[in-house]
Amino acid sequence: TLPSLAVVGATGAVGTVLCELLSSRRNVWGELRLVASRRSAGRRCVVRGEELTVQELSPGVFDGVDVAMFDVPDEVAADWAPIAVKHGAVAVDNSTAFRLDRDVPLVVPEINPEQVRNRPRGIIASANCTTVAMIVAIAPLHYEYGLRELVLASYQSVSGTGKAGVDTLLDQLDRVGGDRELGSRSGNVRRAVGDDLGPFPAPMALNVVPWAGGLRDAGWSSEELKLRNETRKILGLPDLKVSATCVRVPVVTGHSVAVHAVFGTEVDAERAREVMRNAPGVILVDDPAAGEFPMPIDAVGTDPSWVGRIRRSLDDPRALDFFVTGDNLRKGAALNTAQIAELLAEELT
Ligand code: 2RA
Repeated sequence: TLPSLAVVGATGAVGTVLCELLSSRRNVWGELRLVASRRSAGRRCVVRGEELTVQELSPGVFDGVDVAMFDVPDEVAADWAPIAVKHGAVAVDNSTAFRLDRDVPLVVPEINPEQVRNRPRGIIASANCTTVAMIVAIAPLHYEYGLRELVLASYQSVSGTGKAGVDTLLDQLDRVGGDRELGSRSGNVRRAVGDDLGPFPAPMALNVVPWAGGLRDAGWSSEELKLRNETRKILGLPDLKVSATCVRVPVVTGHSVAVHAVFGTEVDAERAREVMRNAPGVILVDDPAAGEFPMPIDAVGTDPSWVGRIRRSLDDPRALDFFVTGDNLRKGAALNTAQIAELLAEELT
């Protein structure tokens, strides 16, 4: 019989995409259980053509479950993934709770699928959406040239903060729509948007906000530290130099990263394009003369990281600059956890 799967957080922004993926990917699962908080329990969702009732999160929902995927806030995952394990499931967690735990592998299947078997706690972590978009492109370049340093600037969409972020941006766009004066005076957009900023520290409409996540030591944001620490762990480069500036932009879905990557040997832009053409999970979109760039409006709803604007640095023959965009809810979250779970399904079948 095929292994059974529980999806915890099935009604959230990522969970919704996960349910779509389960309906469209090769079916490797037997029984499927959708699980959510009390607020969403009782809702009905169609997955694989089957109508399922969402069950409330409780220890009993894990009885007889082989794999439990978690797309829930950090504190919920921290409490409940170990409970799922106690009930006999392997937990695949998309939160930050376990990513840096030494006894929890941090997996991006295009890069380190073998790590799935190395899970002393019975938990496997899926990487942060911004890290995933960037790392599927940087890993093959690292194998080619030997990565030494990354300088990153992200352009992150509002759906990274969940459905509340999307509603906030769309409501704000309604408020500012049509006013041609708004952008030209300090304070105008703030006044038009009003006090309800949703999950953001500043208006998102007609703006960019150089902030994502929580405040950490010395002025760094949690999102910037995730990019650094997760990249180091996934690539197995504990001393890699990484400096990131994470920025929220008025895009609904699709996180982008401008990458300056310094390598141990001289690079060649045409060779780097060739490496990207052959890289799993990457699509090369790099023809500025034809107006073809990687952009979130095109990448949304697709699986790969879109890579383009590949250039060799003018001042350092060992450095490449490029731009990458990926669907943060899909490969950045739901798809990566689904791929990890599918590796487990293969092992358990
Ligand atoms: C964001 N990285 O985009 C987050 C979501 N996990 O805010």
